[in-house]
Amino acid sequence: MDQQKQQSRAQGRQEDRRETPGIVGPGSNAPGLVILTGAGISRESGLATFRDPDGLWAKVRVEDVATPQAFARDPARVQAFYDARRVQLRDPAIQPNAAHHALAHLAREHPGPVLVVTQNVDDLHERAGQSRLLHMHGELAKARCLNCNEVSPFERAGLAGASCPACSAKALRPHVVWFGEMPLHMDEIECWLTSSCSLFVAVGTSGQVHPAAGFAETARAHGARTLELNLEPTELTRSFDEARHGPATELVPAWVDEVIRLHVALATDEQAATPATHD
Ligand code: BJW
Repeated sequence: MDQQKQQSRAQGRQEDRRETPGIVGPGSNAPGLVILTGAGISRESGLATFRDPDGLWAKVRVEDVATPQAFARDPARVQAFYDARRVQLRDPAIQPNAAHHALAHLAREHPGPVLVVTQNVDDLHERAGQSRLLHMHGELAKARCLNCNEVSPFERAGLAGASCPACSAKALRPHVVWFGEMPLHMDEIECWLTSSCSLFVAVGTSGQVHPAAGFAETARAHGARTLELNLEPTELTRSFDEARHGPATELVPAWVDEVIRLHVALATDEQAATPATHD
């Protein structure tokens, strides 16, 4: 499709849209929601963010633990960093919070498709029952074999000493995406952002890491409305159509209720407007 056609299609979709972000009438064409989550959504579950004053990067240097070069230079240090976080994730105190649950509820109740793309390596969305979820920065509770590439579950400390279940090599690394590595599921994410997204919502992310930081702009260029839900304004706030600030456990359930209530009201209006048929 040439650029002009693409622009007028996006413009047409924008004109059809109502003022409330993401709310399109029932029966409309694929009113897809794409929700990008970041570390802020898991903070109230007890997991630290990265760039807040009490975040992980205030305690360790990125260059020492989250790059392929760091792993090549000092694998034991990198493995220890991820072993500790993996163990923390299995602490019974770490549970999905109201924001994770609300997004899972939204996915069940929304009449159109919903995709959650998370930058988080924790599994709190899954544990809340999220059905359609992509982990673009990998998963803490999995390991990847440097010998055969197999990805396998790994839920405890001691990854360095463990063997790959597929090839038996002692060559397992954390299944996470470090700086300089290609994030996962990019084709699928790109496809949603450019063709199935009427509303893009970013929850609890500082918008400082690419390519995720560019998703709102991509979705917007293809006709989506954009909404930021974050504790405080970010560098990207001004580029969203709307921004709401406060803790995720308050903002997300309130927004989800709003979306669901509006869909119910629209469905009721539509039913009332449809002439009754008699046999
Ligand atoms: C709350 C809250 C509450 C708190 N309620 N909110 C120069 C320019 C542009 C790009 C680059 C550049 N130089 C290098 C790059 C590329 C680089 C990059 O972006 N660097 C920047 C830092 C400049 N990116 C990469 O290398 C990526 N790969 C790549 O680009 O490949 C090429 C490519 C390009 C295009 C297409 C395809 C491929 C890989 C990035 C890998 C990131 N990895 C990490 C570690 C993962 C493993 C682990 O967990 O250890 O991922 S880094 C870390 O940052 C982690 C996160 O997922 C990611 C994002 O952080 P997030 O989630 O936003 O957390 P915070 O802490 O930053 O923000 C939390 C927010 O929550 C804050 O705003 C709070 O206010 C808020 N909050 N409490 C609501 N209760």
